[in-house]
Amino acid sequence: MSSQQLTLALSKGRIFEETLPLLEAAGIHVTEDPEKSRKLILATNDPDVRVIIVRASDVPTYVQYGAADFGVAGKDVLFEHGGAGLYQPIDLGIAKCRMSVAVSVGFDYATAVRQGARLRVATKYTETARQHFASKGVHIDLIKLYGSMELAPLVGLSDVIVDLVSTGNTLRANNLVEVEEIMDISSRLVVNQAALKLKRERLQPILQAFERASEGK
Ligand code: PRT
Ligand code: MG
Repeated sequence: MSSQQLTLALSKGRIFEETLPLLEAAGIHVTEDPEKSRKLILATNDPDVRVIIVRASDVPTYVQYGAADFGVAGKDVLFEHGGAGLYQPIDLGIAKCRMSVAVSVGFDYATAVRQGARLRVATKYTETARQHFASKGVHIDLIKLYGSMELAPLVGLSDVIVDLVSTGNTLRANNLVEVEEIMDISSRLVVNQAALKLKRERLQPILQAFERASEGK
């Protein structure tokens, strides 16, 4: 294994799929399909480049500690992680969606906020929710969930949820409405700060190819 070996951290699903064309632009072809194989380390046509498959929310952690030299993660995930030890050179413009506040149809969010009501907020994105409601001067009780946030208001666990919205189909199917957009989300390339210096020669052409391929997205 050469000292210029590169490890790229990706999550399965939309991030893997939308990163593939960027890798192709850099001349890198992943030779195995993570949806078919159970392998967590995937080879590429370049013997010095490998891809590791991790949970979306774990990508920044692998890159921060140098277990991966670089990775692709959503702004939602990076905001919750905080970005320590990461260099974030490129917004790739992939896996786009938005972070929003949603409530049950019939819940009068505007009035609750205006009257200074204390809101129960269920979310996986506790840091994002904390900062958003603090900036509005709204007091909240945070309820941490790990998935299926849409259920929380329907069964009385919370008044509102903070979640990602893309088409809005999931909200509609569950009788929820978006009442506030918190931020636009897309995925960024993240690079380990030490790797950026030590493996610059190997990384630079890949970063440039990613940048070119994601221009205008
Ligand atoms: O699934 P897992 O628990 O392993 O992790 P994850 O959900 O974080 O991973 P994944 O692969 O689903 O998402 C990876 C990244 O894709 C996220 O971190 C976002 O930056 C980005 N992304 C883009 C999305 C969406 N669009 C999206 N629509 N992530 C999740 N969703 C979900 C959303 O949470 C909601 O449940 O899709 C549902 C809403 O979609 P619509 O189209 O019905 O509005
Ligand atoms: Mg998911």
